[in-house]
Amino acid sequence: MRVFIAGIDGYLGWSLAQYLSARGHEVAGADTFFRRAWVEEVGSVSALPVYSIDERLNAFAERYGKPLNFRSGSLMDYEFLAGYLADFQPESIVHLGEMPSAPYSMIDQQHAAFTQQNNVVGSLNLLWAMHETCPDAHLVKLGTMGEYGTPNVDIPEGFFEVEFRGRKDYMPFPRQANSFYHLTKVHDTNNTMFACKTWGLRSTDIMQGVVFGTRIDEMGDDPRLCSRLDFDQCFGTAINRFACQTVIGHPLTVYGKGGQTRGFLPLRDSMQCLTIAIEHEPQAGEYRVFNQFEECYTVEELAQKVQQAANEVGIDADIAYYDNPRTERDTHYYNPDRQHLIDLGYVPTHNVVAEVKIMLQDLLPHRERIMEKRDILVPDIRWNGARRRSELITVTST
Ligand code: USQ
Repeated sequence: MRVFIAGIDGYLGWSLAQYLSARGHEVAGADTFFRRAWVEEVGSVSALPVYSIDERLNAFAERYGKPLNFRSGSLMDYEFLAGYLADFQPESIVHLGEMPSAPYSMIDQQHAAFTQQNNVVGSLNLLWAMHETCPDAHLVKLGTMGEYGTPNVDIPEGFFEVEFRGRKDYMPFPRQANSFYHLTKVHDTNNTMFACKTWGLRSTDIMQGVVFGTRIDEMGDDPRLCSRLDFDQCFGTAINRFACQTVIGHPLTVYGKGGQTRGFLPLRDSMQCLTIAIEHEPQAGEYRVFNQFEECYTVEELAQKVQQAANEVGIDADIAYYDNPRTERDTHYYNPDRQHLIDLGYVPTHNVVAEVKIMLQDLLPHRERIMEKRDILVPDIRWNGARRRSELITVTST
């Protein structure tokens, strides 16, 4: 199948290009290298070195036996986007080309406005470009579990049956996102649903949980094919940060009481799920939602699992509780469904500790890179727009 990846140089995109190519799909993709610039802007680096795009493309051609069809450009440049899709004529489009960080979107007015414009207008451009150049293609759109927020009831996959004043309907489940970034995904959801209904496009909206992991097997040992792995307060997600903190002996930074519950999944499961969605396309005009995560944990449970993995490879890890820089509930009900992908064959890897042990082995050779940036590990971006470093409340040792 011909698959186009928007955001092919990123954490998920670079991995997916390889996962799909290894399965015989023909992959093309675009990127404007924003992720590299954002991480630099927040004063950090990827823990695993990221090679230049030319070095990546050379390694890709050597490993997979054919060059990757790549063009440098942005979804905000409509002529570029529509021209590329018209040339490549994808059967599937995976949209990973958005600014993915909640804290980055909360820095100040400019970062909030940039995030909303880049994500919402970029996605709108993609819908228009599909409508005008490849209306039969299937859009696999990366949403987020964070669209739903943390309601005090179970979370279905996108839609639920409602009875109100004696009448019933099947309606979108309420979205209660908790950052200007997460809200962009809600706006995308509405635009995508509307485009399917109005133009007959087909789309799978992926409500993905928090992803972690340093590798997929397809990458082998060539460092040029390796994934990036961020650990700063904006682009490092919880487990990735905890793993990097572990290898330099920094206590694991749990925000608040650590009772925040989220769905998590390893990078390799994210690849498996996205591929299942690509290979099982919906009908023309159909808009469907998959909740995509392996298992739900509290942040504190995750820190304990990372601590256990660390102990098993001979490293001590303390857990530190900091005052929460985010405005979010840290004790709440959380019970989302995730049946659609299971029904299509998703087999969860289901072992956080084993995956974290692989991460620690991958990260240990690069501990100096992380050590150089240890001053940025404690967060200071607050949800009220102020900058104040979180205070340490308490520490628990191994
Ligand atoms: N957290 C800590 N300590 C840390 C980092 C995070 O306690 O050092 C807590 C946060 O307060 C939050 C939870 O861990 O309650 C998850 O935070 P995160 O930074 O790992 O993830 P989040 O901001 O929710 O965003 C990430 C990705 C985003 C994706 C989302 C899926 O950056 O692109 O949409 O995960 S979800 O969380 O399901 O909405």
